[in-house]
Amino acid sequence: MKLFSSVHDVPDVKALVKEALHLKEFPYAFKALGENKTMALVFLNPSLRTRMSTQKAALNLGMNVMVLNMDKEGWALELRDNVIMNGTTVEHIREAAAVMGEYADIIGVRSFPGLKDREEDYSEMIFNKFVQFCGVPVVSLESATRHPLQSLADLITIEELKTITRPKVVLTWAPHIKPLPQAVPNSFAEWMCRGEVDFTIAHPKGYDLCTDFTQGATITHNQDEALADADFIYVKNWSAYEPYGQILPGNEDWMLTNEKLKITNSGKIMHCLPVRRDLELSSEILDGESSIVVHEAGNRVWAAQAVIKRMLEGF
Ligand code: SN0
Repeated sequence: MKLFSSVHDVPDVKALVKEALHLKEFPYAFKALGENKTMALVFLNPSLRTRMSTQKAALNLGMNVMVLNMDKEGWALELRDNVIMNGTTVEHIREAAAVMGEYADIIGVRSFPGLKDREEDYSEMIFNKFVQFCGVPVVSLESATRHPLQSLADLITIEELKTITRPKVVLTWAPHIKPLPQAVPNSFAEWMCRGEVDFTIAHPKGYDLCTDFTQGATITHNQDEALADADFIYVKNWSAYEPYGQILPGNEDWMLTNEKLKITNSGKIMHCLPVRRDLELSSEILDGESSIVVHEAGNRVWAAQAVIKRMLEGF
């Protein structure tokens, strides 16, 4: 594997999930694979889980790891071609990415969308430029439109904890005060559509995701209908795709409470984190029996380790 940016880079999703669960059982079985190999993790935006879990995954495989918080510690990057750099940007992505490729055998990149220009965000301009100019395999650590390591960890978690062969999985929109990217829900949707699950998306009117990611999903504006008999409930806010990056007024009643969960099949609650308590998700749920958010975050290590292992095997 030379690129991990979406589910489409994985020919055998089921095998990758199985491999991740095997690595969870035997974390150090492939310690020799990454010997004398270096992973660089480059962040253009904040991170807790992605940074720590991917670093741990690479260390488990025997790699050296370098982390660069580009947004805080790096030079301001110029992304556009054919501009005279007489403003605030100091270094062009063409040199920056190419130099990183000199130092690292695998690069992970995080870059959020601007949420202003939909065409630019959905063209994955920043992520694709890193891929183009660094010359080594690249793992997405969340890009403008997808968060594949999160979605792989989510599928691993569902596979691990499910009690029936084909569970009902629901992605439900949650309120927020800030416009958030569609990356996590887009990605979750396209991975669930490739998994062995019945998949429903519930959101208020006006929050339709781009249909490229939701083929095969049942979509409803009725949260109760979606929650009925659900085995896994994935809670996430996202801003509108059209009008792009906007928050629409109302919909505060979409926050999940224990009362709403009564109609589920003892549904387990998932969230990619960070989560804003009592705005996106109630404390009573986060502190209760049904929440598996911390377990889910723990599985980020095995998702990253399975992907990095596949890349190392390609050298
Ligand atoms: C990001 C998102 O894509 O929704 C990262 C999730 C892994 N979340 C946020 O930016 C939350 C910001 C906030 O202020 O709550």
